[in-house]
Amino acid sequence: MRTIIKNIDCLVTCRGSHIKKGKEMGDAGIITNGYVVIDGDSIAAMGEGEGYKEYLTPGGTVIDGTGKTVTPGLIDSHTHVVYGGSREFELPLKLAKVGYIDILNAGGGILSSVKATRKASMNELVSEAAKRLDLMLTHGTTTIESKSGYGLDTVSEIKMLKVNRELDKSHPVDIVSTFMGAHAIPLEYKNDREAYIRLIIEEMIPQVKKENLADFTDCFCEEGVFSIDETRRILNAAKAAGLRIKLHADEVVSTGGAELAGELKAVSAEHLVAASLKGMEAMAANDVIAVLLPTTSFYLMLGKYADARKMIELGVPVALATDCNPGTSPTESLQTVMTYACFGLRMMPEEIINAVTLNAAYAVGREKEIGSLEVNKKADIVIFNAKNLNYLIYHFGVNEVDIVIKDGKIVVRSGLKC
Ligand code: IZC
Ligand code: ZN
Repeated sequence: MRTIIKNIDCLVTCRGSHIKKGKEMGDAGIITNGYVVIDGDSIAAMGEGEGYKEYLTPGGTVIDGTGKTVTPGLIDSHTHVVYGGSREFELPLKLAKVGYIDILNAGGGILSSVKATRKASMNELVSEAAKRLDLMLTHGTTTIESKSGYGLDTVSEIKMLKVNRELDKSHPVDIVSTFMGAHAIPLEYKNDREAYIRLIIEEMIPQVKKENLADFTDCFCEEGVFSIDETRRILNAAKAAGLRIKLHADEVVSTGGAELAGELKAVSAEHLVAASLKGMEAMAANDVIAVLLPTTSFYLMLGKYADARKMIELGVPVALATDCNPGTSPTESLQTVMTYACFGLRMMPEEIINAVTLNAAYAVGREKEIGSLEVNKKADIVIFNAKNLNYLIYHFGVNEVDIVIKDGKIVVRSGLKC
């Protein structure tokens, strides 16, 4: 089966043979009046002008890209999309200025999602998360990372990771699975955190690895959650077991999480709103990807965003993600994140699109197959109702997706799942 998209006003390829950093972040490889030829599930050819004509075949599908912006399928490299319940009841607390970590330490926040997630069956979690994946897909996202971390006991953590595996099989969106047993100390270990850390290291990590349920391990390194030393122990154990590592670092307070990410040569450090200059330098020196989550800064009313401009200047590769979760960023829309990246992080449109495609592909370890429009890469493609990339970011608060192509097949048409 051949599909051709022709006469594309703005073809954003995000092509590149390595992760984008520094000035390269500002080049998204845009072709005006471009075309893309899809054969089966991958990209067979692409270019500019009338070159598509030699690929026309009887019975093939031809899509007119006039007035459209075409990009690689968006990649959401940081989500907590699998969870039970929801947390809208926290809104009055937030408005009364009760801090995020204070809500957590009072048994709310993450711990309230843990209660609901432990109670839910695997089927319930699959069907609730599938609805969110439908929203992601209709908003242009074709691959996500999904973290566990609302189980916080071995059985419930494994249940969450099996939900990831089931969704990866049954839903068009591809799922990269991350084990995050170190998301909080569960209530039953409140007075013995050491025992919980040992449970993660001695029981959970080996079981996750044995059942091959995750590619990455993550740890919430934050004042009042896991300390630098605890994070180091947990992530070193994960590394020794053969899992790649990520960390939630310096989301609210700088505890040296970015520095630790450099020291451990983590694949990525995420949030980084309070990261120190030394930490950013350590990340740059060790090629740690900064996964920035501007809708979370907005939603926590931090009055502060990560210093994306400084990171780009220092040569830290930047990715952007939704952080989709029930407490601090209840959104499935990377388009919304792109708006906040522009107005909150002051990133440029080409930097932003690279950060939700190629750099995000590196952050989830899938850069060989996805993240850019290049011959032989997977045909995961979004066609937006926007005449250029600037328009896509300038016009906000609505879904601009027209068509989504996943593995070469049209899965969203006129913004609706087929
Ligand atoms: O449920 O609050 N930051 N973890 C770390 C979260 C946000 C998710 C949550
Ligand atoms: Zn998170």
